[in-house]
This record gives sequence, structure tokens and C-alpha cells, in this order.
Amino acid sequence: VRALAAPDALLDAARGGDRVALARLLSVVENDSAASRTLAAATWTAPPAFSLGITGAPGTGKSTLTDRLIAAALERFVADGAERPVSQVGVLCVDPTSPFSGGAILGDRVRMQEHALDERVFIRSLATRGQHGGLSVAVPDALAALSAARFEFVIVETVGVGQVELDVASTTTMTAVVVTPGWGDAMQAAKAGILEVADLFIVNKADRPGAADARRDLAQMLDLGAGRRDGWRPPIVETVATEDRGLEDVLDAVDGFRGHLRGPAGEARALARAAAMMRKIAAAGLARSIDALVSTPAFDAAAAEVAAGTTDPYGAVAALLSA
Ligand SMILES: Nc1nc2c(ncn2[C@@H]2O[C@H](COP(=O)(O)OP(=O)(O)OP(=O)(O)O)[C@@H](O)[C@H]2O)c(=O)[nH]1
Ligand SMILES: [Mg+2]
Repeated sequence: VRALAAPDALLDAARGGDRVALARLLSVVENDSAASRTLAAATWTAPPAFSLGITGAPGTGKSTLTDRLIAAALERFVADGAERPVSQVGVLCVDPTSPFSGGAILGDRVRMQEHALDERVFIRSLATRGQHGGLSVAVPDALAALSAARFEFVIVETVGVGQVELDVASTTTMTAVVVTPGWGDAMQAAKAGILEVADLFIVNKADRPGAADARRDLAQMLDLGAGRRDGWRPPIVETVATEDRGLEDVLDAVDGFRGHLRGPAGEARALARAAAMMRKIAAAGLARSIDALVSTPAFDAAAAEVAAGTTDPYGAVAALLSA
């Protein structure tokens, strides 16, 4: 019966705390169907959850940090200046390098299994959606669905620091970039243009030599003034995730940033995010139209004419588009 349930019925059940319904709801969102677009009218108008993106190179400790932050947030979370625990925490695990749920993510789910038994925690891996828009659209849609299901705090773990990952990272309310002691990471971060999307730098594995150097390198890069124009200087926090060290500093940084977002910067960012999402949806729609055009007999006929040298490709495309 559930498999046939209408999306709005799923949303109602998910709102009421039904985790099976919530999982199905996210599958609908992930599949980019007509149903997912109908659903968007309800999910995107719900008060948005605060989402913390955690990104960084493989093995820097993102999953360990996520795991420890779930526990910390359930105990003490600073929201709007008042300390209280969050009622439920969502976690989205995203691997842009894999079209499937990869081994690393499965491993993470094993590690987070302790939380999976906690009814206040909802953990989900997101696979690449469809051909157009992909994860940079699927992640905000999933965040909207979790918001509609009354989650107020969601952690999005994204593997890697390439362009796709930066794109995904920029869809969260706040982005934390995890680096580890050592020159390599800091330089990689600078190259990947991460200074613009990072709202917080976490130097994890600070139990290893070189944490202070990594911190100084990052501070210097920030001093050189690359990018940001919104008056927020990303804090640099040291953590040892495996020993629960520095987590309070991360939560304090989150609270500080929430304060920053209550000002004009928050409105500007919300506007920029909305425009970026609409741009991606429009681009995906146009890409679908192009795919449809390319698979028509008229297109094949025009291609044959261009191949035979009886017409030029610009004229052929202009004629197809105006037809
Ligand atoms: N020494 C030390 N090791 C850590 C720390 N945090 C995590 N680790 C270890 O680093 C390894 C990688 O941790 P993960 O949390 O899986 O890293 P990740 O960034 O999620 O890795 P991917 O998802 O594969 O990109 C594990 O063996 C952790 O136990 C830390 O603060 N100090
Ligand atoms: Mg991981």
C-alpha cells in the first residue's frame, strides 16, 4: 500500500515521525520525477533546516566528525543564542565521484550504525540523480524534504574538494572544510577555490604534528583576501574527532555564523542560493529539450544535409529551433 502512497501522504506521515515514509519520500526526491516536482511545492515552502556541509579530501575525518557532531548536537546545540538539544538530526552522505553508494559510504553507515538505532537520527546516502542537474539539485531537494519533515539540523557529508563537491557544498546553509596537518591539504584547498565557499575551516587530526602550521597557512591565505565580500571571516578550528576534542568550538562557530546570517548577509545568501537553484533547474529543463530535439527525425535529416555539405550547421540549428 505504501509503495502506491501519494507523495503528499508520504510527507504527512514523515512529518508525524514515520521513518519508513521519510525514506520513501527521499527516494521520490532522488528520482527526479513528476512526483518530486509536485512535492517541491510543499517542501520548499517549509521553514528551512540549518544545514552544515562537511567537505574535504578523502580520509580527512569527515565521517568521524559527523558521527561525533550528531552526538554533540543531540546533547547541546546552540540555536538562536539559546542552548538546547535539537530534537532530531538528519545526515546526508554524498559521494559525487560515484554514481552508486560507494564502499566508503557503506563503511560510514556501519560506523554510524550506533546512531541509526537512535530514533532521533536519520541517515541517508544520496546517489547521483538523473542526467541533468545531478547532485547539486538533489541535495537541496533532499534538504527541503527534511525541513518539511521538521528537521532543524542536517549534516551533509560530501567527499572530495573538486568542482562538483564545491557546487554541492554551496547549497548548504554553512560549509565546513576539513583539512589535516600538512602542506598538501592547505595548498589543495587554495587551488580548489575553497576560500570562497568555506564558512569554517576544521583542522582535524590536530593530534598530529603540523596542526599549528596548517592553521597559520590557512590564516595567511585568508589574510591575502581571496574572495569573500560578505564580512565573515571563516574561523579556523582545531579538532581531534576521534577524541571528541574541539567539537564545542565547531558548535560555537556554527552559532556565530547563525548570528551572522540573521543580518543582511543572510538575506543576500538566501537570495543567491534561490537564484542558483532556479538557474540549475532552468538549465536542466533546457538540456532535456535539447535531448528531445536531437532525437527527432528532423534533426537526423538536417544532420545528413550538413554532412552532405548542402547546408551549414548554424543555419540548420537555427531552422530547427525556430520550427
Ligand atoms: N589521529 C586521528 N585520526 C583520526 C581523526 N579523525 C579521524 N581519524 C581517522 O582517520 C581515518 C579516516 O576517517 P574518516 O572519518 O573515515 O574520514 P573521511 O573524511 O570521512 O573519509 P572519506 O569518507 O573516505 O573521504 C579513520 O581511520 C579515523 O579513525 C583524528 O582527529 N585524529
Ligand atoms: Mg567519510
